[in-house]
Amino acid sequence: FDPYALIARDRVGIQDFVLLDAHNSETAFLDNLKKRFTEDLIYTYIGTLLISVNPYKELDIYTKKQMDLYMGVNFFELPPHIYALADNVYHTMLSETNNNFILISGESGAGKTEASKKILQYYAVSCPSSTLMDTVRDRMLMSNPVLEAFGNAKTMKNDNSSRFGKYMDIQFDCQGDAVGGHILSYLLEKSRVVHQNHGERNFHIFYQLVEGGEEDLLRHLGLEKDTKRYSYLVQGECSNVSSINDKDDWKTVKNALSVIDFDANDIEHLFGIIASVLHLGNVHFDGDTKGYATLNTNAALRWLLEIHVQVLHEALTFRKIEAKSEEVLSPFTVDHAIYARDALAKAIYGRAFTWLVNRINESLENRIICVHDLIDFLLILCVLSFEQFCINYCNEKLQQLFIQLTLKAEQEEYEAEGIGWEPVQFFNNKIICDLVEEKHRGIISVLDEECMRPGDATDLTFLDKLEEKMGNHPHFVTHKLADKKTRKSLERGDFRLLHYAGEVTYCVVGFIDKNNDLLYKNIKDVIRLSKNPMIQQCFPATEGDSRRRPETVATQFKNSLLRLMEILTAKEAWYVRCLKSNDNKQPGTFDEVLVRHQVKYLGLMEHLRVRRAGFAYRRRYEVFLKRYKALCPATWPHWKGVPADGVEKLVQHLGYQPDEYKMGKTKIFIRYARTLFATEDAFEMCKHELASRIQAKYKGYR
Ligand code: AD9
Ligand code: MG
Repeated sequence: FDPYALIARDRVGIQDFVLLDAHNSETAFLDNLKKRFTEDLIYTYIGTLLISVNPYKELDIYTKKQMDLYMGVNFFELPPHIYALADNVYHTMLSETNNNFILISGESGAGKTEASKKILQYYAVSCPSSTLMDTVRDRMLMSNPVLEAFGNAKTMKNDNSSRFGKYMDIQFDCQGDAVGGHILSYLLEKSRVVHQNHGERNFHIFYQLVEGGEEDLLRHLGLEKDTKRYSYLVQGECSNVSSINDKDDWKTVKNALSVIDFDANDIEHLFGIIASVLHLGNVHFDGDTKGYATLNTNAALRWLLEIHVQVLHEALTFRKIEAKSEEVLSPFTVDHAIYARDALAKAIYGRAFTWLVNRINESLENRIICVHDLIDFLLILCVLSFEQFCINYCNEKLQQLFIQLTLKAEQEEYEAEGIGWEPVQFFNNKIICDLVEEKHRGIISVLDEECMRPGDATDLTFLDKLEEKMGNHPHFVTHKLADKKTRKSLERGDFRLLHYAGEVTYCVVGFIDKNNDLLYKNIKDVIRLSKNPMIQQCFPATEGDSRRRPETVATQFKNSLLRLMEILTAKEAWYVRCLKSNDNKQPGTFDEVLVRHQVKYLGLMEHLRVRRAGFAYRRRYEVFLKRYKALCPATWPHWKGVPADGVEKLVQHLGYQPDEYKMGKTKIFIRYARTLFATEDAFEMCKHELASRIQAKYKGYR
């Protein structure tokens, strides 16, 4: 069976862009995507990269039957599918015992989370299993609804938008059994806890608890069954969303929590924290005659975190300043008090989330003795949302990795096959990565310096420093220089980065504050008085003793990215690029302008170019010969010599020009798709001819 024949003969567009003849034309690229999308064919390849276009409707392609179909089948034999990719990665891992990772990217609502779930489900069904492994498998699957409840929210772009980044490791043993896993979360959008834009919601779990929580539980937590009562839940003015059923989801989450080993006590403590955040949001302040904050009622405090009301009251209205040997209490203004309250709510939620992830990881830890046999496999989910600057920096790094790995992989194959290779020139985004991350000189360093500077550092002084230090950088633009470098002008408080994917303007407001992510020390001290054991774990006492300044958010993020890149460079990369078909979550609508934009900024044309820069296709000699031997008298019906010689005879007979192919050690490399197509056409004709000849002969017998 020949996979490429199927690709070439597909009636509905072309399944693999590498075979598209007008491969430099964006229009042809989009036409092909659209044609397929209209036929509900949402998947298309560029070589082994999978493109997925969000259909915004349930397709009948994720059944057990479909999974069975793709199990162990050659990548190109069946129509493109996320299962084909998952299966191929799995078998590559087993046969070559190397480490692999799948990178899923795309903008908000493009289908990243859905894709990752489909991959996980595929492994859950297709990997061999034993009773012990079933537990790991169930937990791995169940970690999803829990993390989505706590980390996802309704946004304008996506009713179930992930507001955190996630890497997931699945560990397999030598038999291919999934034996464990590990989840790493990053950059949870904590600000959502205290503020939501119009048309958006807080994290799902709040609504699930209030709407779905059992009466006893709600009473115990001092909550009323009405989301409108909680000021942290009403700012977006859309507590009810038609596509979301909070009551049902509550049941799912409770069930999932029990599968990942949460007992009644854990659940009580966990939701004690969630309820505390809601109560905290209902703490309001009045101003006294001097403008200082006073609490208008203690009612909400009663339920908070199992801490004495009076202590908490003081912490929310006064700041403790340590001066020489004494402590001075300085009253908050109303604005300050609100700021402190919100900072506390964000800290509690953020740390509870991290705690939850750790707890899930404990439950996924494998209990197998032969730890050394493990093969890692990493799923990455990249969120294009939270702190755009950090996320875009992350995307730059991933693009770097992509460049390194794609070129490296190609080069290695050419080298192994003894084929000369001229590297393709394309934009290397290292210069932008450096602009952001370089020690002492990069944007993050400048930001950190400004954050550490005592006194009058503000977002605007930060911007001044940026202008001073990198004003001349070709990828950095401020309002002073905007007109020279790009035609668009800039507001005074903005700067612009020329990312590899396009220009992005950043407003500096909030940079200092978000990077510091500080919680007043006396509030931290008070939090530690909580009797809730989960809170005690989230705010360990040891942390407070350290005199060292904690790392800033950007630096922490940078360091974790650098660590991740190190790990990933040693692995084999697989890519899923998710595209959004339209902005209105409409089934069957293909917004060409929107898709074109994504094709551009996800670098798909660039990827295609890199893929095609070398050779469109490579085939092992035996395989090539077996399929096409009928096209040449010298090789038909059998070639008795070395396969490579047979192939050489065959292609010369077919009239291949020297620039069209190269002979490697084990494979023939064909540069252009059209060469392969022509050969395929000849083969088709030859087949027909043979068939009619046989038919005629058969008739004669009758
Ligand atoms: V965000 O960056 O987390 O905001 P994602 O994760 O890229 O975003 P998500 O996977 O949540 O998007 O998909 C958004 C919605 O599109 C889903 O809730 C589904 O309703 C819809 N979707 C996505 N992929 C598919 C699919 N393969 N089949 C059907 C899909 N519907
Ligand atoms: Mg998502």
